[in-house]
Amino acid sequence: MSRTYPPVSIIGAPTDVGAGDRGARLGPEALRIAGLAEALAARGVDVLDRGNLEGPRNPWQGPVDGYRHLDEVTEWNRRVMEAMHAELAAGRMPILLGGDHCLGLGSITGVARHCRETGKKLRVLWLDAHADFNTSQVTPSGNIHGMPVACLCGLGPRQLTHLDGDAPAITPDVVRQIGIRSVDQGEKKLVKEHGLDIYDMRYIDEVGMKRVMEEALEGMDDDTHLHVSFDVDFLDPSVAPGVGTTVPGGPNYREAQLCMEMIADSGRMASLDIMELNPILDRNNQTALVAIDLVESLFGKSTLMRD
Ligand code: 6HN
Ligand code: MN
Ligand code: MN
Ligand code: MN
Repeated sequence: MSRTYPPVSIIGAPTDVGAGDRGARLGPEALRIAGLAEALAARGVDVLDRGNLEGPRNPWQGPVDGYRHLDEVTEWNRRVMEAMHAELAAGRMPILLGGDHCLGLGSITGVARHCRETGKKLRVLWLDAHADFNTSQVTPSGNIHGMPVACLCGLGPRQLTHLDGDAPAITPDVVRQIGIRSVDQGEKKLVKEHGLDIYDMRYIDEVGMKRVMEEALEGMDDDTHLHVSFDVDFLDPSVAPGVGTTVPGGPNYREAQLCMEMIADSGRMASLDIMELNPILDRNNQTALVAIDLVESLFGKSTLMRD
């Protein structure tokens, strides 16, 4: 079945305030130069590049009370939240180009607001090597890109957990994490306590990506808004070296393609983040090219044989 897509808006968020390495601030440009908008347009998608958001510079300081750059992270996330929400309110599909993954907080908070306003059910697929469920008490680094899922679920400093008013954006039951293979000691306890649905690499090895995706996508219907938060370190470093926090043993090229193809087949994806790409650590922009290849699959490129 061939599918038409809503108009897409690309939003760049060029910052690495939440990361432990600098360079993710260049992610949006690397994805543009590798041809993201052109690749989507070639698939018949109506694409607008909104350019980059602006925000505070990266002060490159150490942690204070367990957080690095808390105020800068908060400000960037506020702007991302508003930008994501504005595109959805205008009937468009936002694609956020990170930037480090702390911005998943603002992105999903903006999406959650849209879902509240429209009565949609939210499902979040978090594709990542990491659970990003740290708090200031257990973080090994103070880097807030290791904390956005916890903040979304209400664990963290109030300025992040209540970015959009009176309550945290989501509850853990809307999240499905896929590709996980690096969870810190204290973080492990937290993800268990909060009942996060984690499809880790061990489980992917055992049952295969097909079954994992069937389970992760189960239970959605016409009223479900599917948000995909794609941390590029989800991929095995042999496929995607251009990220700050590579972890060996991730999905290979075909497993990642199948993951994206099955998301495309669900027909529910309504917003997307592409995060943590760090061109400083890349070779010849190859990681950006792989990311775009996978995004094309999210937009149905590989379903040709099933049309
Ligand atoms: N990311 N768990 C580590 C930390 O410092 O909290 C790494 C986090 C990486 C976060 O890749 O989005
Ligand atoms: Mn992440
Ligand atoms: Mn990660
Ligand atoms: Mn389950």
